[in-house]
Amino acid sequence: MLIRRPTDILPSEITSEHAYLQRREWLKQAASMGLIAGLPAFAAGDALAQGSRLAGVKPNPAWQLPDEKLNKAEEFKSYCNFYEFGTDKTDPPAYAKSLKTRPWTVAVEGEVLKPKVFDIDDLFKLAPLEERVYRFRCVEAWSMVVPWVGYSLSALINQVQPKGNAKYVEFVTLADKAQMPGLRSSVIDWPYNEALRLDEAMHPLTLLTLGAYGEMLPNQNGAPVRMVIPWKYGFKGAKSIVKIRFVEKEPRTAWMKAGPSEYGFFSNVNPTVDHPRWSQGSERRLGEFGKRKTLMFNGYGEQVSSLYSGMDLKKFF
Ligand SMILES: Nc1nc2c(c(=O)[nH]1)N[C@H]1C(S)=C(S)[C@@H](COP(=O)(O)O)O[C@H]1N2
Ligand SMILES: [Mo]
Repeated sequence: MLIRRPTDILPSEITSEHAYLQRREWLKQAASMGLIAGLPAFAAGDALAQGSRLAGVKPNPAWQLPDEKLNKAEEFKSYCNFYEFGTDKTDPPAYAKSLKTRPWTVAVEGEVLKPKVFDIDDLFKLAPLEERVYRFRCVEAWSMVVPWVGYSLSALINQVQPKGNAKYVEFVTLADKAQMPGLRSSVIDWPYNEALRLDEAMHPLTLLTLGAYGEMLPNQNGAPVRMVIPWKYGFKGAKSIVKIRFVEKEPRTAWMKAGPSEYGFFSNVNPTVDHPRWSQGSERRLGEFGKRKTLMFNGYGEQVSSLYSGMDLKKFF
């Protein structure tokens, strides 16, 4: 096939804006020479637009952080946690290149009226793609500011229609030994899983994430689809998701199993609840030297604190 569909293009093939423009030129020429005749006009258009950048991404004005400086894409791509590829920050950038992100499906199942296996290409079209700049806080006390691309998970949840007894939503990452060298270690009880209460999953801030910095997600950052929940520690955002399961009981998550006294189910960013081995009162922004104070709910208290009214957040950490 001469022209691949937009999402057939691997993030590893994504190069620079310059290469993207060259490709655009080439496609224009090919089109004028009749090389891609027979394709519907929009197909060629889509391919043009998505050579390296995601097409049709609109900044969501509600979720921008004009007072914060974006981290560099290079910082985002080179300092990663993705234990399936190793436990060092530089392991995922080095080893995730081998991850095959097409074809890819996400099975949405459990306590829903309309279970469905979504093809990744359909997930790109399920709702308009938005760019949202969120603060991102890792439990290890570093942070960054990232322009993510995706849409509220609620758009997907509304399609599958949870039943009355669906109280939690669980996210499961791919666990493929052939592609993921980190699976040889038993730091995590694979597959990596995470979960949210249904109301947290339905909150508009909860982002089904397909890209960042205007491009499809780099493999090391969880391609082709991951979660981002900006008021929680970064580990709640499972990467490279293959299953989303609606369940009645609170799931035991990978990190709760790995360190029950260190990682609770909620994992809300909370400067008043220290990790047993370090303070959560401050954080280092990647690219900065000093420390900044960590904000309650990572600065999203106004939006999310009502989800936890009446709860003792020291107990439910
Ligand atoms: N499957 C999977 N998802 C994961 C992790 C992981 O090891 N495996 N690490 C988590 C942690 S601890 C963080 S801080 C973020 C890091 O995301 P980033 O590398 O894109 O910044 O991914 C989270 N999601
Ligand atoms: Mo993390």
